Amino acid sequence: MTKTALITGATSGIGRATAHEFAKHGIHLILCGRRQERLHTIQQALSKQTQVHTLNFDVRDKDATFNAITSLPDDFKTIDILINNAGNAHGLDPIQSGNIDDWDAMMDINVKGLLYVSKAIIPQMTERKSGHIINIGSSAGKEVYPKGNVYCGSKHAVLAITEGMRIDLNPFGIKVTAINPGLVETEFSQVRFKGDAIADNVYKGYKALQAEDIAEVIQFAISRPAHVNIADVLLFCTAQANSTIVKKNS
Ligand code: NDP
Ligand code: 8X3
Repeated sequence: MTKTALITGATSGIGRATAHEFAKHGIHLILCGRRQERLHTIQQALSKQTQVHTLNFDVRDKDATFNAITSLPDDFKTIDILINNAGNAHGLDPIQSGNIDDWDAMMDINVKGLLYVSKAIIPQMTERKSGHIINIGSSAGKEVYPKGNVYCGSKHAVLAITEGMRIDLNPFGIKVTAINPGLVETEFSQVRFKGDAIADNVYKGYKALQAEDIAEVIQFAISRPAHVNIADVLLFCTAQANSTIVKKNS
């Protein structure tokens, strides 16, 4: 039976690549993000392969999140797969000089936004006793690196929430997966450094993971047989050993 997936943060990077990957497999798509024009462009491209609906909302806005998901047309109301991907780092500063607005953004988007979207969708999954939730964490959810403080905190929270979801949703047969990438070449660093040229150097001198690499792992996770749940994946590019060690060309 054809499945329907809702992907947050589908306008860029990992979310957009996942939309393309799922479309190849005929999965019906609900694509979410704030940039309406991009949603429209991606919808137009992928509609040749599968059915696509778009939802334009900010995951920080609780009411907008619930209204958007409640507004889904009948054909898209049943969500089999939830990809909680929307998120970013904002800033890279020592804790003593961190920007409070950046802290708010990371906790509100990466943690609370993930919770709002999940809260709006989990009841239909528990009702049907089926579903798969994939939370995009990070290697920053498994270790803390210098100046990573609040971003790492937000991703540690994502990992803890993922594990909590897996425990609480176990009686309902709902799969819960954490995918935790290291450095992925997306718009992530443009956002983190607010357009500063420093962002251009983050992926220089080595081959970082590409968004498509993560999308393929997500596709693998969602296509396992009913009795198999990929609980937790940590993936790095070959040049990366951990959050602070990256082998670059000299
Ligand atoms: P991008 O910046 O390329 O994509 C981020 C996506 O999140 C965009 O589609 C953006 O859409 C969406 N988003 C951001 N803020 C909001 C918001 N307030 N409301 C709704 N949507 C929002 O980054 P990535 O693809 O790299 O990041 C995706 C996820 O992967 C994030 O959770 C990130 O933390 C995680 N990750 C990234 C890594 C990397 O190195 N790139 C490594 C490990 C994890 P729009 O602006 O249109 O709303
Ligand atoms: C993104 C990877 O190392 O920039 O989560 O935190 S990192």
